[in-house]
Amino acid sequence: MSKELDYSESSKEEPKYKLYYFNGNGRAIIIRAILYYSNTNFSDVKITKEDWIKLKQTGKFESEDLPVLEYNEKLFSQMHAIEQYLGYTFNLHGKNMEDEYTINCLLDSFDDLFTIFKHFTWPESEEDKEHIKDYEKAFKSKFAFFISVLEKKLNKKGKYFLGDYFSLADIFITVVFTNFADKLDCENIIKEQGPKIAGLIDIIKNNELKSFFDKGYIKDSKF
Ligand SMILES: N[C@@H](CCC(=O)N[C@@H](CS)C(=O)NCC(=O)O)C(=O)O
Repeated sequence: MSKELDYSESSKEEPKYKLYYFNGNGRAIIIRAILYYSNTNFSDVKITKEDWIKLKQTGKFESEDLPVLEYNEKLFSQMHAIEQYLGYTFNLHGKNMEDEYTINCLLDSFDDLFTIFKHFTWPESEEDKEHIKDYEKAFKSKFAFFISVLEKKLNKKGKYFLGDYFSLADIFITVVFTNFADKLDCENIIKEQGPKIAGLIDIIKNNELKSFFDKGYIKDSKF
């Protein structure tokens, strides 16, 4: 592999996990947050667009897309599958079938929001370019509705979304909502539609996910 494509670690201690993604939050945000939360030794490999084109041709990444997690010489693709895999590894999964269902619902809803988000962040077709403002409006309205629904579901019995234990649900809500709100400068939507959700996010940002927000969250990410 040529020098400019060598993303291997220079430190002597081999990291346990390697996360491959671009220099953005996007589809890697939850995975990064889990790895920071777990305090595990991992390498956060940020690939440039130009290198990705070349790396794709090497055949290393069978799925031909990112994020990819490398662990024990195996490569794992598909963000939600990776999130669940790490969720089980670090005890962040649901404690019963219903909680597990709630977590899966949240993780799947990322795609619903991200699909609209992409239309105005990277407008590809002429139609997208003409309707940037409409897509942004549609996104904000879906975002607001989604938060209002979750506000009603917030478990009243405990500190966290599912009650008395911290889980992937809390990680999802905290990092995904913060990122979308930052990108669109619409933190007010969270506060207005979900005051309790906003309070939960605030607590988690300053506690369980403090190291992620200090070191792993990419503030100037475009996505
Ligand atoms: N279903 C996949 C989608 C992954 C995906 O679309 N990744 C994009 C970046 S957000 C990508 O790798 N694009 C570059 C490419 O397809 O060559 C997942 O959820 O992980």
